[in-house]
Amino acid sequence: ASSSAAAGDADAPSQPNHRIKISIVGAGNVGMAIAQTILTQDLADEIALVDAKPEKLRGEMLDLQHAAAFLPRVRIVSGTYYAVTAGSDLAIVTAGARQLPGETRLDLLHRNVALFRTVVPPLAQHSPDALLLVVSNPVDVLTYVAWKLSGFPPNRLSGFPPNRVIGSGTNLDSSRFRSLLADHLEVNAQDVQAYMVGEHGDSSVALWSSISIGGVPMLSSLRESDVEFEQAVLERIRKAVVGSAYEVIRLKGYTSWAIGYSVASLARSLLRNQHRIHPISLLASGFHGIPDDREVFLSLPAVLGRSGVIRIPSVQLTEEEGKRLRKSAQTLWEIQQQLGL
Ligand code: 6V0
Repeated sequence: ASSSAAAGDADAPSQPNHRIKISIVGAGNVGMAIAQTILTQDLADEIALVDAKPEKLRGEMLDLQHAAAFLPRVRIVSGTYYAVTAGSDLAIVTAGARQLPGETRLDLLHRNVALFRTVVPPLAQHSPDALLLVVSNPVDVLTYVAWKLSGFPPNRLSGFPPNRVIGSGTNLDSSRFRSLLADHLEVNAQDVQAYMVGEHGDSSVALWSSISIGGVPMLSSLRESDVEFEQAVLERIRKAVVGSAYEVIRLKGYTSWAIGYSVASLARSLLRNQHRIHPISLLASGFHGIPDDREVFLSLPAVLGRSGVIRIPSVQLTEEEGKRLRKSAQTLWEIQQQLGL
């Protein structure tokens, strides 16, 4: 059952003169790249920044405010407390602990869950109608964590409706995938429809079977052309997508610009009610054979608008692709059982 609609088809009413407010928690490399992309693309009337380090936060806020003469008129506020985020339309979480030498990924995850316990409930409380967009890694598990913690006060049973909680997921991986395919086929990336789905990172799944170039399914058109077509070439492209973040981190220490543009594109589709399709991390239970009672967030292509995930269109997966997706779902679910949520 891969074509049923997600909850919340109705678009949120847009009030005349409504001022769009976006909050960003975590004024680090990624949070500030998102803030500056959102600013230059004129997507918000107000941006609120939150970070645990007050001096760095104030420095970043002032630096952005000093650019006012060159930018659309946007109110920029900041604070270490969540009252500054009140009334947000979109709340983006990029706060994250860094991996310590010798620390396992699971230990890091436990630290990030502890961090999210201090971030998500007050964020949700001050903006109960917001869309929540998680960027911090591991993004799929942390999107689940954010959803679970979005009930407030902390002991309230239900959190935000799942259509309002998403992770940036494979939106970025997919754009890299499209551009590498475009290079290989010598066409413009805008004419390449291609998705990476599943877990963000090493185990993401490339949907070879549904790639199309200018509306023509890729695999069949490649067989008829003289472009090099071998499994090894396709695998090399997938590996290049997965390895691209590692390469940037090795060279400059972190990634920021591409994730900034990727998140800004999500913000635009959501807040401007664009109904564009993006592969993002969403509650994937019931799709592609993932059991209904396994609450896991994974990336699937979804129609995004003012109310969040509006619809999850049906995509055809091969047997192998479906198997890999279910394996990721199982792994994520097992990890989540150890989080005590
Ligand atoms: P960074 O530069 O260390 O920034 C993190 C920021 O979070 C710092 O300014 C901290 O002070 C702040 N912070 C820490 N704890 C808190 C807290 N309790 N409340 C408020 N702020 C806090 O990291 P960077 O910006 O490089 O990365 C942020 C996160 O994004 C990490 O988890 C990355 O792994 C993740 N990324 C996710 C990507 C994706 O595709 N999903 C891509 C790139 C990075």
